[in-house]
Amino acid sequence: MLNVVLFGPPGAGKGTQSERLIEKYGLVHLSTGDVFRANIKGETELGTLAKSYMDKGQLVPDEVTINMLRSEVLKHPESKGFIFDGFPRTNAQATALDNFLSELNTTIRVMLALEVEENELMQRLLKRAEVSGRADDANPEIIKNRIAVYNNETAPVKSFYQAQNKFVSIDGIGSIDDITARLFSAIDAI
Ligand code: B4P
Repeated sequence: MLNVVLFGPPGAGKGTQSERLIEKYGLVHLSTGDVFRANIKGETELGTLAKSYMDKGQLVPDEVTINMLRSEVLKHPESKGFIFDGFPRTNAQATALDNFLSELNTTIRVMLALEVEENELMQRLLKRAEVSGRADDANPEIIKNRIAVYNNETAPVKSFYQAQNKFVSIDGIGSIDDITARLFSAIDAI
């Protein structure tokens, strides 16, 4: 199985690039953000809980996120592999991911980390707010909080994969096509 973690700060292009990767490599796309948003739309209990954190730019608690992601993974035992978009975002999530992939006798092959500086992230998210209707994109203070949460809680997850020699840094600035080409070369090199 080809299991890839697509990593990066909010607005780095994880969702955008995931669409290209799943098409080329035939992977199952698991985006925790998308699953939360679908639950918010469906007005489920999980959606109500997730919304209370997401609207403030905070992470949804690990226990909830891990259980949800685990059940999504176990729905696809025959898959050629997964692209994890927006997960793991904490070291506890990374450890849990290794554990439940081992239930499927598989493991993460690579973490591809999109590197984008903060001004560019802010501009991209404010631009997306014009069309997305997402409360967490519309307010610069909430975006700043999301970036701070990324720096404090999520960026340390890089070390988890560096220690396993699975970390690859990707320049996330440039055209969407150029960044896709960088990601394809990184995957084809493993
Ligand atoms: P996510 O849904 O994961 O989303 P994201 O970080 O906002 O963005 P992404 O990087 O996917 O950006 P995109 O490609 O769309 O998270 C939302 C919230 O959900 C979190 O804040 C948290 O509350 C919660 N959550 C999710 N996962 C969680 C977890 N594991 N644990 C706890 N909580 C969790 O790109 C953004 C914009 O940039 C788009 O408009 C795109 O068109 C544009 N863009 C992309 N590439 C570009 C390029 N090269 N140049 C110019 N613009 C570009």
